[in-house]
Amino acid sequence: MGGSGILASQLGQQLARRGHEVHFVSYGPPFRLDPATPNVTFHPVRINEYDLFRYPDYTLPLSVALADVSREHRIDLIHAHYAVPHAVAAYLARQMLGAAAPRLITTLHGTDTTLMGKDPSYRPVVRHAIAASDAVTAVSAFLRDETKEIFDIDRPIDVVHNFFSPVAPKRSRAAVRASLGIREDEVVALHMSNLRSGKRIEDLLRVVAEVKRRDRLRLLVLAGGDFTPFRALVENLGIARRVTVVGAVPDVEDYLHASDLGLYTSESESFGLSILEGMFHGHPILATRAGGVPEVVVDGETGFLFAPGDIDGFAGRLQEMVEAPERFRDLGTRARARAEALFSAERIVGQYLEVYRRVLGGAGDAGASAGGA
Ligand code: GMT
Repeated sequence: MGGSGILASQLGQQLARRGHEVHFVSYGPPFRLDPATPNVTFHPVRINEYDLFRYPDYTLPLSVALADVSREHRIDLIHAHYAVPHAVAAYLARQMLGAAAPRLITTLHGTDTTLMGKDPSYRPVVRHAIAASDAVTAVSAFLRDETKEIFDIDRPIDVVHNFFSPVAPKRSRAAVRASLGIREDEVVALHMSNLRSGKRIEDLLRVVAEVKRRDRLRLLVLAGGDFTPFRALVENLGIARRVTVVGAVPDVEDYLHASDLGLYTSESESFGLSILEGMFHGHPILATRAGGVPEVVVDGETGFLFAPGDIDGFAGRLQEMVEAPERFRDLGTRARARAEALFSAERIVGQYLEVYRRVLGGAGDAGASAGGA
């Protein structure tokens, strides 16, 4: 349900539409993958919970599934999203396949570097998977630079930003707002995430509570995680009627279309795919200046950026937007134009295809030194 799964599903579907044969190998069908897409096949990984293992293992059955699918369908390349466990499993699959093994491209989405890269029990294996890939891509320049520094590697890493391909909403803006009990004069701030601690949901709620005219504000949360732990804070802040939480929905367009701006208080974010989804719908964005977000949102042009934890900064701008939403329409228009110019499927899928062709046409980047070990 996270951005990486959405990105991988979109990429696979876009490639399939261009005539490539795409096989998804995973423990479950990706959330936003349309299984009826021609040229797309989903292969589930069977996980056994043998009682001789204290913990269930996913990496080894995944490596066997990757080897089987590669052999049976004569796969040219494996595109692993995340080094751990996917690129590591692909590495094992390649060892099993020998000379017939497909090429390996690894896309880093964030936590491989920002979390695992700092954990001594993971760092060496992530570093190895990065070094053993024929090409490595990162979803922002920020993540590329962090990866090189944290793993002390100097191999090339291509920056291929996230993309989004908007589809038309199924329901009208008015119908969605009415179904959520949102009045016409309310400004709707949308937040879509898995609610992990790094998203700083407490900050999000405090920002809403700080807005003076919050009677005209609604925070709409599309929750890809459990919102229950935040209910007490919502009550304590007295904002229960200002916050509407909807569980994970595949038809995000309906909710994007019904909202007016994006609100993101993350501590760290390598890109922020949900921010981009909002931009495609003409939303001005209020977000933290975290990680790769400034590559997506231009401060003062397509939204406003704040330091993580700057509740007053966020609330001040939100207050202005609630009082006079028309003054911020230009920001949303520029946000959409930027999204279409830089982060369209046409542009970004083309960049991935270039990496694929480079790797299939030659030896890839694997010869590049991984510095040190
Ligand atoms: O942010 C999360 O917790 C989810 C995570 C994921 O695996 O989907 O998101 C990461 O990958 C997305 C797609 O590339 C990026 O847009 C997110 O910024 C990135 N999250 C972090 O870096 C924390």
